[in-house]
Amino acid sequence: MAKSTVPPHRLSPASKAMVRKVLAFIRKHDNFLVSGHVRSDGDALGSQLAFHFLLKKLGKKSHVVCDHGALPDYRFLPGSDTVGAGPEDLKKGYSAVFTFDSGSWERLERISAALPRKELTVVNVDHHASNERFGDVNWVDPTFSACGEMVWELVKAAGVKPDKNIATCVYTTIVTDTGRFSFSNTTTETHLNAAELLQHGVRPGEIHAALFRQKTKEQLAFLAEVLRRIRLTDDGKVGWIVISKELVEKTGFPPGDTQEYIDQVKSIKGVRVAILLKETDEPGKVKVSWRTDAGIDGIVLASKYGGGGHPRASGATFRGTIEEAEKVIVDETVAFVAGAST
Ligand SMILES: [Mn+2]
Repeated sequence: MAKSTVPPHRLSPASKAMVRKVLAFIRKHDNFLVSGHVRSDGDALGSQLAFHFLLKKLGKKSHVVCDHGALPDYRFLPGSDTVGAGPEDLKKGYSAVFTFDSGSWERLERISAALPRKELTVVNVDHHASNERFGDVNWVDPTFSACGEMVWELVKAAGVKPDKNIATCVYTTIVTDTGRFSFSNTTTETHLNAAELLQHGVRPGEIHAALFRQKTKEQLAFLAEVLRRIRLTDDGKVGWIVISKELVEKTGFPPGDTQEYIDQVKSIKGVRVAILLKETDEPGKVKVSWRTDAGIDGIVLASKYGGGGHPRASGATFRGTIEEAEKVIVDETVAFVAGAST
């Protein structure tokens, strides 16, 4: 039989030390508030819930809270029915706050705005390269494809028996943050972790169906409208889509997760950077997202507006009208792509 060429799990010495440090921290506290970035996606919410189940196994109390609660797309996750939905739900009496998948304290939005940061001990667990290290304890490692894999490392090191709840939550973080094992952040470790999770009861078909096969006819009609509005530069290297309030009003359907739309733009042959511009309910505030080819650092594009993320998937908030945003952001991105060496 051929010798296996699959390398063992790689955890950097720095992350190994942080796993020990975070577990030691957990042992010293009893009651935790567990949060994630605004509109918690599969990675943020899956990380929060997996961590919540880990704390339970360790005999600790915890309360999971997120700016908008558990979004409908992720209510299939075990424990999602217990997620608090905002500042009004912040229970007193916890001795530490954990944040997952959030590059900055502000990205907890209404949660962080409602909390007295200076009076709290915050542990920041994240895989965004642009993380601002806002915690009292910071475990930031961009080599993880999903933040949930960091929780998985904690579970394995804590000496508890993983169960299907934890495995389902962690598997969901990986599936969503790797684009179903398709993005460039998908590594040998990603697949090894997925294989371990299957051994703990994960049923990939059930999770895929819950995540990706629940669309309504109205959602598809909205997608069709969005696809019709894709715009490209003359050379086809930059593509973008504008989701204006006018579009939302016209179609009568508020879009949920916008990841799918920007991925469609990026799927066009020759497009090196895809942009999504979304008008928010707050006047003069436009959400901008970028998806880029290797060699084009989206964090640079986003950081000009106080945003960040991953090199190939970043986001920021633009102050101005949707028309201004479209002009300024597209021009800047075109110039940036022209200056990129590869
Ligand atoms: Mn993530």
